[in-house]
Amino acid sequence: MKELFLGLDCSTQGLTAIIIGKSTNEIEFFHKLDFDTIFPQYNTKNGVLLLDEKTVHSPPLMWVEALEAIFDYMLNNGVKIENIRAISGSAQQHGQVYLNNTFEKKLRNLDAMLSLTSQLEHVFSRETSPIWMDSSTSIQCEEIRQALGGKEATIKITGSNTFERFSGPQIKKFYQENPKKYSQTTKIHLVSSFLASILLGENAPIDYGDGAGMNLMNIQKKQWDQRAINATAPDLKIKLPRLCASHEIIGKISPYFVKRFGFNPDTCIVAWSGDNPNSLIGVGLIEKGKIAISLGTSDTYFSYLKELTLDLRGEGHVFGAPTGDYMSLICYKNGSLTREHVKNSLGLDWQEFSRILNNTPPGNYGRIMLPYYLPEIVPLVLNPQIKRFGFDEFNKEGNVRAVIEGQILSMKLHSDWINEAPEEIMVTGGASVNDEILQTITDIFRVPLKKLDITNTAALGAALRSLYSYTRHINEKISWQELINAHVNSRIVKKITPRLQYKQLYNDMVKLYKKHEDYYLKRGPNPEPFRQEFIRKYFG
Ligand code: XUL
Repeated sequence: MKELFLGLDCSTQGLTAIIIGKSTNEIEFFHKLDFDTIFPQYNTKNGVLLLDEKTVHSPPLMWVEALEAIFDYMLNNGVKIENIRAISGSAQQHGQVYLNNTFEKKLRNLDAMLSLTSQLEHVFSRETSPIWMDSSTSIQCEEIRQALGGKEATIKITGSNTFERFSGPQIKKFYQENPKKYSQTTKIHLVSSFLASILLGENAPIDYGDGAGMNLMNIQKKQWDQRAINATAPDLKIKLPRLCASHEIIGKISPYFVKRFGFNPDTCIVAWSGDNPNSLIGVGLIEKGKIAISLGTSDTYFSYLKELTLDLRGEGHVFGAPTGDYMSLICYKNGSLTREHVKNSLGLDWQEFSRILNNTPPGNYGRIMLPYYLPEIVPLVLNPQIKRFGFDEFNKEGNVRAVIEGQILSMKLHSDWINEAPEEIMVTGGASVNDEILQTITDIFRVPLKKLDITNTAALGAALRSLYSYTRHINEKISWQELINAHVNSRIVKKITPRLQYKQLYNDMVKLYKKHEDYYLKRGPNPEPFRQEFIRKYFG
């Protein structure tokens, strides 16, 4: 009998399942459900409900329906569900699920003859959940920041400045706008702990990885911070689940899943975490020296931290890492949706997009794009607009290279606080299949880059975490290094090295990009003379 380990990833646009075995590095099962396609009844676009330009929610019931749909799929496709020993999960970070006092009672009394969706339909005190793409809480961010003693104090307490998408400011806004519904809320979960609760049949804890993305957890002590809680909303402490280490086995699977899908009653549930902490494991970042870039709905740049290192400038974050240490992260909202927008508005498909990228020169004849199609997190842009310098929106060559270079130059520019000079970049996420994009990343960062044979490293990370915790649970020896060697390093399929002839060009271009950002966002001097000089130097 082969023991199996399941990792689930509830991302913005879909739910993915990956099953691995113990001793081989084979993926035993992979399946992804796309929310828009499978559940049109929720009316989402790319998994979200755009309530207005700044207010972005998702229906939490859709995530419940996805969970049962993926188990149904496994059941109907020959997965030996009874051999699954442990399950862990990953979810988009920051989004909150608001639950009323029927939630836990319902979870404890689920009827295996009925669907999860029909039984959990009425457990929400707020029907839609604000997610990480929401940027509607600037006022609350300011209020909490002031209450905590300003930006630096906030960063020192919670690991991050207050951010619009973080759970604390979102909870404060809900409390201010809907005090009655807030008082009817008995539990506030993150997406990760909400889905873990369903599998567990009771309220699950929030792990240190995802808890750090709330502006509510003390980053040093890894406990809820009373000052942050007081600054957010009344009676909040009792509405929050407890915090736990990411490797904790939080219990056995709920009898509902045993009866309905045939799980073994001893299946362990390991704490869920955010997609970025899970990806940290999924790309094998358990020591200094490597960084990762994930090209997904959000683009993220992250790295493992042995010691707590804060970004006092306030653009980046520190989260708990699943190994028990820390990780640094910068998040961009203008990721795949912006690349797709540029591609679609030029009437291209991905093949043509790649061909154009390949055929245009690094430096793009000095064309610069500030790619703010959506409100941006880093740097903060609340009223989005794509800004082009030296070309217009109809220029195919110009736009394709400019959007990619703009996104990566911005990462290079805003990641300098992570003072662990990278020796290697791991890339992941949907767009990492595109080798032309990867070449641009390695050229701009001037560091060799590696990619794996799969792009969903958050689900892989969750599967690895379930294997790790289970193995320790049965008192067998296991180290992260062994696991990563066997299941991650063995999956490296591509290495790309930087082209040294573009070193000086990209050095200059990062500075040029900064001048354009400063001009547009900080009323800095007109960058046009510098752009002309760049063009003369490299394309004259
Ligand atoms: C990280 C962030 C996003 C979400 C979406 O801070 O907001 O990466 O986790 O996946």
